[in-house]
Amino acid sequence: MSEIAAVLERELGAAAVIGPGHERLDDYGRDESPLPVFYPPECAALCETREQVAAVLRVCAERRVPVTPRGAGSGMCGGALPVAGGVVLSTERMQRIKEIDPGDLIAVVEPGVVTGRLQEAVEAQDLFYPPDPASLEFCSIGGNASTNAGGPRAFKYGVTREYILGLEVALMGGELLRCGRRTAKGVTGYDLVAGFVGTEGTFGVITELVVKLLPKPPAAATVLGVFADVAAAGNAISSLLRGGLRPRVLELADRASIDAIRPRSRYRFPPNAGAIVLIEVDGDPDTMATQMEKIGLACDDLGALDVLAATDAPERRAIWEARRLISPSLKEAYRVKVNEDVCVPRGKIVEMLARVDRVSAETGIQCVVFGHAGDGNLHVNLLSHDDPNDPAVRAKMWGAARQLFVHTIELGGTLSGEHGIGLTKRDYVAMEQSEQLIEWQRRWKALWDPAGLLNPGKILPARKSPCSE
Ligand code: 2HG
Ligand code: ZN
Repeated sequence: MSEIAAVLERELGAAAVIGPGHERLDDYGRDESPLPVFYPPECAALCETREQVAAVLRVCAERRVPVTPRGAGSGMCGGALPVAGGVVLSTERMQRIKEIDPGDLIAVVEPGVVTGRLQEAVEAQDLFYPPDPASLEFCSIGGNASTNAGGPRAFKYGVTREYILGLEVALMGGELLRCGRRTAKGVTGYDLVAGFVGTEGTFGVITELVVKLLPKPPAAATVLGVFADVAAAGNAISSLLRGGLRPRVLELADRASIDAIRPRSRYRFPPNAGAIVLIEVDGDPDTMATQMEKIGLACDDLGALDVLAATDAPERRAIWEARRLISPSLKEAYRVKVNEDVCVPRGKIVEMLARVDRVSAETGIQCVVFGHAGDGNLHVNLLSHDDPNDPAVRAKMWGAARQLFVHTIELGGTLSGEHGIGLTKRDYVAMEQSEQLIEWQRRWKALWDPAGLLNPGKILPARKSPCSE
């Protein structure tokens, strides 16, 4: 038994600590990162209360032990991996929905609540929590807030940050801090909520969230524009954006993505689909019908081979199940899947798709593209059947990712639109941000965690990054 595990057992009780030798401990050293990486922790603390979270942070600060917060482990950038060993602090057991208030249009929840469960709970009361990361069946709201997660509906409704009104955060040393509010508006003081959201557990550990809700849209419908290839689909998306159409979802999937899900999909995608534009509208049924008609006509004008509409719930559910299967299906089909989530200005989508083709041609690596194209946020997956443990393969894949980042930045884009930076992309941050900006972020981080013990090694490159040379 390691010393820190023994201390935590005394503080939290044996049932809350997974110590050395436990068969589940290794699970806390992995996540959904591309090119699997494994960093075993010394122990994991599965907290059930805010007091337990605070106790872990107090004990770790006193003993100078690194501590890495973790939600459901669905992150794709290594943000929850304990690269410096020490303790993994998991919030997976903090699953209470404490309040749903239809009058105030808010919910108060613990961080371990699975996003899909929160959606079901509020929808049962005719309310709506829009952020819908593809992993919504297993990711948790604390992790979503920590990474500022997006999802298809972000096109109309925005990302997680826009739905977090208030937070309670446990700080390194064990202090609990409440910030934000439960009102719809509020500008008192600095916006610390925005400061904590998206910081990947490097500033503090979220122990409670006040989330904003909306009234549930009375109806929703889905339209599939079938195109000959990804260039035609990208062009259609740009034209729909310029035409001022604002559905709630505007997504793209190329031929390889669709082919990957065909065997598992309940929805039968048309055999001639070279690419698909997935569009969803919501609102009251009359205006929705008009919107759908306009979208259908626009797709026809833009050269769609076919336009398919789905208004009934089972068919829409089948389409969305299939959409959420793209990522896991590609992961199953290839030994190597480096999934990037670059984001370019909306006017540059067509150009970016052409540049992805260039990366593929120049590197010989298959690039599959899908995702939130209406936001300029493209999931470019670099795929290979080679051995992921071969250092040459890893170097080649990251080399191609680097080229992708060069193109993204040339077009005025950003490295990550929704998955975060974590561990896997931190050495590329200097490609996008100035050393001055990075240094100010280091100072900000040091304010919350002067000893650098909370989720060390994440987001910000080490002081001398090879990319900044
Ligand atoms: C999605 O939109 C997820 O499906 C995963 O963000 C993306 O695996 C991916 O590239
Ligand atoms: Zn996504």
